[in-house]
Amino acid sequence: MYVDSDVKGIMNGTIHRRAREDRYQGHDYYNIDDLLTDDHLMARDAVRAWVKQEVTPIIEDCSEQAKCPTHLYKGLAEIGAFGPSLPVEYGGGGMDEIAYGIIMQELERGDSGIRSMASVQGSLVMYPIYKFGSEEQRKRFLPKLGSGEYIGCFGLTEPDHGSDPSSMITNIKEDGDHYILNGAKMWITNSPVADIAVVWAKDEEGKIRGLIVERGMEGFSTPEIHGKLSLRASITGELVFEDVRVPKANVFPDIRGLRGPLSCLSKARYGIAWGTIGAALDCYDSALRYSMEREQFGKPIAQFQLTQKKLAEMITEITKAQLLVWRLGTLANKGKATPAQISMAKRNSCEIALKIAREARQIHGGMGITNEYPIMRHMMNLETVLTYEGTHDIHLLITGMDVTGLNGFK
Ligand code: TGC
Ligand code: FAD
Repeated sequence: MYVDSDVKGIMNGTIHRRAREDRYQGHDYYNIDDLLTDDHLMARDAVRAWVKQEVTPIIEDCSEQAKCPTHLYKGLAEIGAFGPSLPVEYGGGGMDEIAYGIIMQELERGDSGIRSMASVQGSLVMYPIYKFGSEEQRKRFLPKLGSGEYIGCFGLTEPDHGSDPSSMITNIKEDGDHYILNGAKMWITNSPVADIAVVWAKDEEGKIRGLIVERGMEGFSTPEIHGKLSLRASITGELVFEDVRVPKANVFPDIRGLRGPLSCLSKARYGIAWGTIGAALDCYDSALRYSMEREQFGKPIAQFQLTQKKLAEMITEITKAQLLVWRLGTLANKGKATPAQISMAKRNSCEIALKIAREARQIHGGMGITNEYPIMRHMMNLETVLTYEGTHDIHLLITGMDVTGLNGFK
């Protein structure tokens, strides 16, 4: 695992740990907890406690300094954040899809970048190896990914092909018992620190194939992308392939076409649909508390009708989104959640979370723009979440196509 010196600094305490007290409490206006099992509630409480202990004390500094806390990988593995709904024998948590969603929600309550670490590792790296990999690939990579010993990344997007991955130009050509890989991937979460990359490339017939590229393979490099003003606690980079010789044993044997990467995206988008509600809950929680404590004109600002309108609308949207993802989770548990239903939930949760972050910022007045409160960090993060895993408009078009039967993309 790659750990840079500043992250070591956070680990050994030489980088300042912000003393912000984390007074977060969950909010459950419609008693949705009644719909959850004891296992769900235990998972939620464990992840919430972990976030308070491990994430809150360092996240503002990580975000400010654009440092990814890679030391958290081991802890994320211990709390079961990598592939919660994958089988235990393949490095997962053996839980259901609702537990997976709840875990993502608690992580994103801490920071979208921390949830991203778990989404990529579990849904975009472990899931495709589990679903499409050979038994040998599963045995070789999944235990190390599940335990956080290996960090993985997922390469679909290219510099010139984002929303339209079917036009990708990254390609593989057969050469004996190897494939020769050429091309480049862009905007890849974790690439600079990853041990392995699940990469999607076209074969000589133009069919999209999936393969596992390992750090150290000649011609493979992972330059970091700098200057991000969003998701700053997450590290992002490129994947560059210059005649990389990838053994055939590293190629997924049977999957062909865009269905491969898109089914991984369905898994991850489902997690985001739950996760972003966590960011919304943190903003609401902070705004509610601040409005009760902050006085102007001799009263708590929570007493003014305009503040109450903001708070009432926030909890209404959170509650609607909570019910939507819970229902989506019950469908997913039966294997009946459609990609279009997942798109609707991802889009809705991102939209309400971003709106809530903006309203919460207003309630905090000037303090809302500082890093004493988590609001601006969530707001900036959510701009990325609105775009990755399919942009806001792409998900709208997926719903549009589903209800009309007409393709609005092309
Ligand atoms: P289209 O012809 O519609 O579909 C091709 C094949 O794929 C199937 N399919 C799906 N399968 C599973 N899950 C889904 N969500 C699926 N969507 C489609 C489809 O049935 C078909 O199968 P088959 O067997 O008939 O071939 O493909 P299209 O080229 O028209 O594209 C459709 C479109 C635009 C919706 C799709 O390309 C898309 O979703 N674009 C957005 C790209 C995207 O989301 N990129 C994300 C990159 S990864 C990322 O952002 C990670 S962020 C990580 C972090 O959390 O930090
Ligand atoms: P474009 O596709 O160029 O879109 C630009 C604009 O055009 C958008 O508003 C879009 O909605 C609109 N648009 C495009 N097509 C249409 C259409 N048909 N109709 C209407 N509007 C349209 N990718 C990975 O593969 N792996 C990762 O780990 C990963 N991590 C990421 C991390 C971060 C921080 C970010 C920012 C991105 C990440 N991505 C990753 C890439 C992400 O998935 C893409 O940014 C996203 O899919 C959009 O692609 P694009 O940026 O090329 O935008």
